[in-house]
Amino acid sequence: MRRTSLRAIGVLTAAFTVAGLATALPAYAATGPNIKVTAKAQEGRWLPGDAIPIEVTVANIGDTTASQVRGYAHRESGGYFIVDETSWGDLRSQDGATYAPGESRTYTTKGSVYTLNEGNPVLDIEVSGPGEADYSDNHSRITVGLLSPDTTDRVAGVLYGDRNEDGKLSPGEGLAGAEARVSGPGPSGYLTAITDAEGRFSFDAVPVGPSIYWHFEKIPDGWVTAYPPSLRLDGSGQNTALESRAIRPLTDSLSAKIALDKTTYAVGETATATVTLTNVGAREVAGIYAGCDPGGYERGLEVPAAQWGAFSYVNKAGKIAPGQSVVLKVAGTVPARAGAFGETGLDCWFDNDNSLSSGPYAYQNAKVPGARADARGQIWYDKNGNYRFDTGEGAANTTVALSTTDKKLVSLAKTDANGFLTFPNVAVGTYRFSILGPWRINESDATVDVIAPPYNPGQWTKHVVPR
Ligand SMILES: [Ca+2]
Ligand SMILES: [Ca+2]
Ligand SMILES: [Ca+2]
Repeated sequence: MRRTSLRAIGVLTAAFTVAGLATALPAYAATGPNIKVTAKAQEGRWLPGDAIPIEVTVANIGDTTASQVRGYAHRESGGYFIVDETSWGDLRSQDGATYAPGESRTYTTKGSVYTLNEGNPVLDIEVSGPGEADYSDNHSRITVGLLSPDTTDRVAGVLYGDRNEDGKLSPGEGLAGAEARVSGPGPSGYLTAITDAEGRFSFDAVPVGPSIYWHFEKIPDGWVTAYPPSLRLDGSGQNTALESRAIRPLTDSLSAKIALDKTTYAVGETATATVTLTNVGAREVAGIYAGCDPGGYERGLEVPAAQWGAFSYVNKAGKIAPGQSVVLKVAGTVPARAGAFGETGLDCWFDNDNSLSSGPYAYQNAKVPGARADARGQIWYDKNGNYRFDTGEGAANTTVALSTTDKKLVSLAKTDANGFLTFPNVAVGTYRFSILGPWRINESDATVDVIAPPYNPGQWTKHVVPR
């Protein structure tokens, strides 16, 4: 082999002398460890977050053992590239790697980028240890080829209403007129397409990304869908036959009603609620459970889960035959918080795990009278338009009327020099207020909740503008 190549070189460069050839081979003459590295980034349709493999082949072409051999990746240009430290194997171990003369191993290191917008990362892969005979072959420059940020992909599919409940698209089930949305560029942050008569929708050019959200809005006739898993769009056209299933809402077949045994309660009293669930559909509904106080206000009756029996959120086993009603009597205590707000009640969703949260909601409120509190607040005008209260912006010496929501006057108060006012000792509840001075308040902001301590959030503030 050696002889053949020497002869070939001799033929190509006739001017070479024998002495010249001898000095052209210093690497073979040197002794010691000599690591040589070659690296290559795997080609692919890489997107931000992808674990992009880089194959790094390390060989000791020297004549003694190479030890404490370590690997590094230096970025020369392009996007920031984060190498997964653990994927370097023994090249990142505490003592480094050891290579016997002639030994060669290949590593698959992995890394990723945050964005496509900063160009292809160009990396210098360096593998070396101490005492190298020749450093010239310890580097390998590679380019990680990412998708161009301008790449787009086609997204298409069908939205269907699973009328026959077989879990798949059946003839005639396409839902027309729904709005498909795919996250994308522009001020709204999404692209839209309307489903055609067969329920089909398509987007010709959605910018690529590792996790593109899509869902439907404005679905006709109350059909409900889940939010589907996000799409990986890499320009390869993998998402042109999407199928999105819609179901009838549980409210089609289940109705709910709550009644309380009284209209007024005291804190600590036990109230009894009568909950009537009726299956108005043609099939059994099963797996039903009550999820109460979905708003998390904690003013409603405290009903222990056991009171709901099969219909508790623990059991999720409520069953109602078609045409039948189930009447549940549940007892709960009126919490202290209800007293501070002046109201309690019971409000619940009735749902099962297959309904995509489309079950009925029912509520009944009751009063918890008795508590009174000072209603203190401030009225101000943002004179300098900086969206903040500044000294001198209080609406001073202004008379304000507090009335019940059915417009019966409860109290009058006058603001001080800084716009502060107090309606003393008002029964807790929701009130309206009106300003008798030269100020006007937005109608939607003209209510105030009077809440007793310790649940009182402090004083309220109301922003006004000149009449
Ligand atoms: Ca070397
Ligand atoms: Ca079907
Ligand atoms: Ca201001």
